[in-house]
Amino acid sequence: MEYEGLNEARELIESSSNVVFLTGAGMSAESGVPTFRGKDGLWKKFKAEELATPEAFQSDPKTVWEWYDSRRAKLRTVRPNAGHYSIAKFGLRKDVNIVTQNVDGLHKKAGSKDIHELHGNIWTVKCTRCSKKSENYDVPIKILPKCECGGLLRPGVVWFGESLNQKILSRSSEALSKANLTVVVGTSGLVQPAASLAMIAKSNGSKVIEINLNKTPNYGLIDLFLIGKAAEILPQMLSE
Ligand code: BV8
Ligand code: ZN
Repeated sequence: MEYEGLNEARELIESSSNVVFLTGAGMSAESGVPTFRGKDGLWKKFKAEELATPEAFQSDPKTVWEWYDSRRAKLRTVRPNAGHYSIAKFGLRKDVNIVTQNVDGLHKKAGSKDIHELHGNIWTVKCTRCSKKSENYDVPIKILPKCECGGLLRPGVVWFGESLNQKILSRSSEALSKANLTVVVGTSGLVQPAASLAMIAKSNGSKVIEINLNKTPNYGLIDLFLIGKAAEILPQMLSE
């Protein structure tokens, strides 16, 4: 299928040396991972505020862990899609950084390097007592999992009202300051501060391409909008 703007996008890609991909839940949609706000959105059944917050975990850790456990179980069965693999392959021939809001780990599974997980990773856990971070792939996870120190473990993700990891944010900003092309893929652009990164790239002189099924708040600042599915457009846009 020919996408309008694809040739222009390919020219921008080929003439760029440093490319940053800003990815959201739409990047993993074709892997079968439910997005947050889509029709089958994760947050249709649950309200984010009720679950993805430290207060929710404080008051009802069991329910929050049951939600993450069900998401981990689903994620265990999914694979990266052609979009993830095309970015990984592209990273072999250009200087690529991935700044993702996704916690599913699929970019890494597809073989990409230089990934900055703004909102953490669903396969990491953090101790609420000694703050020790570790990877945990148990599915199902023993609800109310405990650290060796006896402290309650929490999902290693960033919740609403929690600040992002400063090191990850500064590495992402550094990559964006060097980028001459930024590709925003599959994000509704509603969650801050991630949603402002495209504007930062633009103000640093980067060209900005957006791939989405529909227009987003970024529409005013982007140079090129490609409407369609990430897993279909990216392979055509990034192939040599
Ligand atoms: C912070 C991890 C402050 C957990 C997540 C009022 C105004 C402005 C901001 C705020 C406000 N009130 C509160 C805030 C701040 C808040 C915020 O932004 N709220 C929003 C809702 C208004 N932000 C925070 O709290 C952040 N922290 O600000 O700290 C602070 C400062 C100092 C000291 C203390 C505190 C932390 C936010 C992180 C929240 N954690 N996730 C988990 O996953 O369980 S957010 C979660 O939602 C994701 O990580 C992601 O960021 C976001 C989902 O967004 P998307 O990825 O865009 O997904 P979505 O479903 O929305 O959209 C999918 C898109 O894909 C759509 O556009 C669709 O069209 C497209 N699509 C679908 N299929 C495809 C496709 N595109 C292409 N191909 C397809 N096939
Ligand atoms: Zn501990």
